[in-house]
Amino acid sequence: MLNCGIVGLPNVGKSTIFSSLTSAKAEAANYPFCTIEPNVGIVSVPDKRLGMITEYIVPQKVIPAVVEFVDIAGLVKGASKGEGLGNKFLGHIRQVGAIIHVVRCFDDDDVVHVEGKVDPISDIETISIELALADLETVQKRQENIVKFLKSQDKKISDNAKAVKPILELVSNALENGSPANSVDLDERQIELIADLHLITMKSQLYCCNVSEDDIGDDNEYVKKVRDYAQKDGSSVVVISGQLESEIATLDTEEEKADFLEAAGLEESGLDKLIRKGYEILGLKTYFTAGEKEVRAWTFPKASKAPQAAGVIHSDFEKGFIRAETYHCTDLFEFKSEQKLKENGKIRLEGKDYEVDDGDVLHFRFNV
Ligand SMILES: Nc1nc2c(ncn2[C@@H]2O[C@H](COP(=O)(O)OP(=O)(O)O)[C@@H](O)[C@H]2O)c(=O)[nH]1
Ligand SMILES: [Mg+2]
Repeated sequence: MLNCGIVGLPNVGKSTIFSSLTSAKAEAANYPFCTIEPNVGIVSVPDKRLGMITEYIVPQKVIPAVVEFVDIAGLVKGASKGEGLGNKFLGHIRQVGAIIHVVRCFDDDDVVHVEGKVDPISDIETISIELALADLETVQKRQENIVKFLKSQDKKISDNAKAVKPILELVSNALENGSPANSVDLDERQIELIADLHLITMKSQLYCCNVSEDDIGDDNEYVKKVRDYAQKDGSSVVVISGQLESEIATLDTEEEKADFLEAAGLEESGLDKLIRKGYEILGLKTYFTAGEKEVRAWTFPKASKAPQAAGVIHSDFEKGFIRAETYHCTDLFEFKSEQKLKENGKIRLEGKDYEVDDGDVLHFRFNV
């Protein structure tokens, strides 16, 4: 399963946010949730469309899409040189699909800041430099190995090495300057050629500003700085209050949570925003299956063709794919029943080349 790794300096609120994320969802009976390891949690993706579909197709069960979060502790200055438990944690970050970078944007004299003062940009740069240095080491190791591969008798190996060599040079130049690997202008084929390096700075990233309860409505000075910074490096920003979210997480029912949010003047919890953004930067999209038994959201990688998307449900669906009966959920919201959709010619028959759209409702036809 694709996942988001939560990184940041110590004491910025990573674990607070992580445990609110996971406990909040454990309460809701319909949401599948499980904990594999203490620092790994599977969280359901909030999606209003799922509830709207069930107004017109009433199922016995509703199953949302899920996404996994990993609380990665222990990044400090010098992590790439093995400070703290640096190398071990960098290993964990290599395994995740995308990175949520928690940045401390709250003042609190009771919570020690590792650098002595709250300075989100300096914090971001500390972490970014460690990640770039870790990647640089990975790239340099490959550059050393490639000297051998270039001389290989096996033409496949030597050809591959020849193609990879200039890409490594471009990437290592960027990393040496402290720039992330994804700042290098590479085409898809080039990215594919170095994908096995699992470079951390190649992954999508979003900044999660952890602010105090009082600052949740209007950006404080720290958040403004992070937004400026993120604009330059093309990352998204989510503002959240770890403290507030952990209070919400202790409430038992969805109603209590809704009341709490309303009283705080919020439309949705910061966590819901964070989950949706995390899902988005992983490059994931959602389609639905809808019937009397269940209405369910399925996660697929963007730009998937119909058989590949069907394979998310079962590999037989992909192998034996014949076609998909398809409509978009917004058509259902307009016409209010599948019968009406049919009468109005809104149900399409799509074949193997159909690129599935976010929000499609699909019925697959297949044989095995
Ligand atoms: N004032 C304030 N304290 C917070 C907030 N979020 C977390 N903390 C506190 O900061 C300390 C470190 O939080 P923790 O989640 O363990 O940080 P981590 O080291 O990044 O995992 C704890 O004492 C939290 O209660 C917040 O939004 N505001
Ligand atoms: Mg922690």
